[in-house]
Order: sequence, then structure tokens, then C-alpha cells
Amino acid sequence: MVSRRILLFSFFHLTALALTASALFMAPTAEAAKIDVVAETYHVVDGDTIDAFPVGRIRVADIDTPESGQAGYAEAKAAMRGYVEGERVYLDVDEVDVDDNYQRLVAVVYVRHNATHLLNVNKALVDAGLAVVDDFPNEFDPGTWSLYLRVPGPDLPTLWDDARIAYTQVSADLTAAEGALAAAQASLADAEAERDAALAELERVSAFLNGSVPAAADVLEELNATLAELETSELELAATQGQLGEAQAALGAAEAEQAAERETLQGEVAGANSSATLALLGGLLAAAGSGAGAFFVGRRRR
Ligand SMILES: [Ca+2]
Ligand SMILES: [Ca+2]
Repeated sequence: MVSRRILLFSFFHLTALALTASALFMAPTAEAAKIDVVAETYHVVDGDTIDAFPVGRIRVADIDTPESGQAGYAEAKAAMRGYVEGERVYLDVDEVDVDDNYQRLVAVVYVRHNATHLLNVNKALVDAGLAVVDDFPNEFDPGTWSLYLRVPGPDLPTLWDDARIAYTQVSADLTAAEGALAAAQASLADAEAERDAALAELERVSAFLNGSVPAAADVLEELNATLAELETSELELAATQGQLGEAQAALGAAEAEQAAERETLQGEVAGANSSATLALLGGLLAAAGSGAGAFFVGRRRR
């Protein structure tokens, strides 16, 4: 949980600043102002390294105790456990660097000695010959350390409570941030699913278009062919209509000729008829003339 560790250190920086500011502002005593944060020790790593809640690993400032396997290691570690294990520790944090290259908080560690004073554990270990001074360039000057720091008991629990409240708030914020992160991840997953669906739809439409455009081209080609056929048919129709017109004209001419012929024939027939009628009339008249003569002759004989 890298983010949790970063937050924890951010929390520490802010808390240390806030508590330093409030301690300076309250200024219960000049010495109490040295205490930046209060923590609870839950593990002693060795003579100069401890773990405490809520600040995490602490490198005890400007002293060295023997490493594992070296003479004095066990004694130094046992002495540190005797001072701080399970105890509330009062930390003067290095305001120059705050933590070291291993992200350990650099601090002078105090424990409650009595109602009015804290014990400087760093100096106690040096004085007992369990640690040596190793004066790093930082806030602290081991030459000025006194074994006891005047910090009346009632002054510090408030700082501790502030730290605990602040830590609780940071934890709640962290939980909320983790919730928000989970929600954001869920939203991202939803968005990815929507994107995938959109891509699939796009692919489907593309496939459809790739299939249908050639099909549409085929249909267009067929339509063009049909149109060409229609144009040809129209030309043929026009030609046929022309021929039909000529045929009609020829028919009209033939009819006119026929009519003229018929008229001629009728004239001849009529002429022939009138000649015959005249001959008949002549005959009749001739007959009538002879009949009348005979009649008159007969009348005269009586
Ligand atoms: Ca400090
Ligand atoms: Ca120093």
C-alpha cells in the first residue's frame, strides 16, 4: 500500500506542522514546545529504531547503537525496550528533513519520567554507554541535550488527542478516497464496455456497408442496362410508328384511288343506264304510237 504510506507521511508532515504551530501558539512551556507529536510504541526494532502509532518507523536522532551481531546490540535493544515498549513517546521531530533516506521519521524520543518532566531517551542511552553520538546535520545538537525536559503532564494529552483525531480523519479520507477510486474504476470498466460495444457496432455497420455498396453498384448496373434497353425499345417503337404512318398514308392513297375508280365506274354505269332508259322509252313510245294508231284505225272501222 504505497499510497497509504505516502498519505501517512503526508499526514505526519501536516500533523507535525499543525502540532508545532499549536504548541508554539499555546506555549505551555518553552520546553514543551519541542514536542511535535505524541505516539504509542508498539515495536522496538533495535537500540536506535522503533515503530510507533500513528507515525510509523522512527530513527532515533543523532545516536548509533550496535548492529545485530555486534557487541552491545542486545543490551542497547533491551534498554530501548525498557524505556519505550508499549509506552507513549513524545517526539521532537527533525524540522530540517523530517525523515531519512529510508523514510524513517528522525526524532529525539522522550518518555514520561514524572508529572512534570520527560526523559530524553537518546541522551539516556548515550549516558549509559549503550549508544554513541553521531551528530548528523539536522535540527539537533546532542551537546545541548539535557536528560530531562520540563513538560507538565496535562500539557500533552491534548496534542495526542489532536493527533488521534487528525489520524482518524485522514483514515476516513483515505477510505473515502479508496471508495471513490473503486467507483471510478467501475465507471472506467463501464465506459470500456460501452466503447467495446460501440466498436462492435461500428464493425457490424462497416461489414454491412462493405457488403451493400457493391450490391448497390450491381443494382445500379442492372438499372442502367434496363434503361439502355428501354431507350432501344423506344427507338424501335418510333421507327415502327414511322412505318405505320407510311403504311397509313399508302392506304389513304389507295382508298382515294379506289374511290376515284368507283366514281368513274358509277358514271359509266349511270351513263349506260340512261341510254337503256331512253331506248326503253323510245320502245315504249314506239309501241304506244303503233298502239294508238291501231286504236284509231279500229275506231274508224266501226
Ligand atoms: Ca522538532
Ligand atoms: Ca545533529
